[in-house]
Amino acid sequence: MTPVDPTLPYDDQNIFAKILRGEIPCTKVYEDEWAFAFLDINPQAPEHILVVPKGPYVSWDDFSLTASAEEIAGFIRAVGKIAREKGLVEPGYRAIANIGPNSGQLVPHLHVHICGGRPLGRMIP
Ligand code: IU
Repeated sequence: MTPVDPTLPYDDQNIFAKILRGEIPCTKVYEDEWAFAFLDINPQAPEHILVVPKGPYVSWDDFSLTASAEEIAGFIRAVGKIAREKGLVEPGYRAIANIGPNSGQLVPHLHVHICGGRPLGRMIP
C-alpha cells in the first residue's frame, strides 16, 4: 500500500470504510454513535485496537479541523471508554494516529491505534 496523502479527498472505497459498512469482516470490539473499533489484523502489542470515526475523515488533519465539536468529543470519549473497558488505563497504554507519509499512515480513514498489554517503551525520549 502507498502512504496516505492527507490532502486528497476522502475515498469511500478504502478498507476501513468497507469495514464500517459491514462489507468486510472484522473482529469488532466497540461501537457507538461516533466510533467503531476492531482488532488490528497485525497486532503490535497484546492489545491492539483500531478506533475509527463513523464520519468520512482521511486523517486527524481533516477530522480535527472540520468535524463538529460533537463528533470530536464523541470520538475522543470512545477511545477513552474502550481503553478503560479493556483494563488498559492501569498500567497504561498508547493512543496514536498516524497522519500522512512521514508517519507511515497506510489507510486513508482516520484511525487511532490503542496499544497496550505490555511495556511499550518511550516514543518521545
Ligand atoms: P496506519 O496507521 O495506517 O499505518 O495503520 C494501519 C493499520 O491497519 C495497521 O496496523 C494494519 O495492521 C491495520 N489493518 C487492519 O487491521 N486491517 C486491514 O485490513 C488493513 C490494515 I489493509
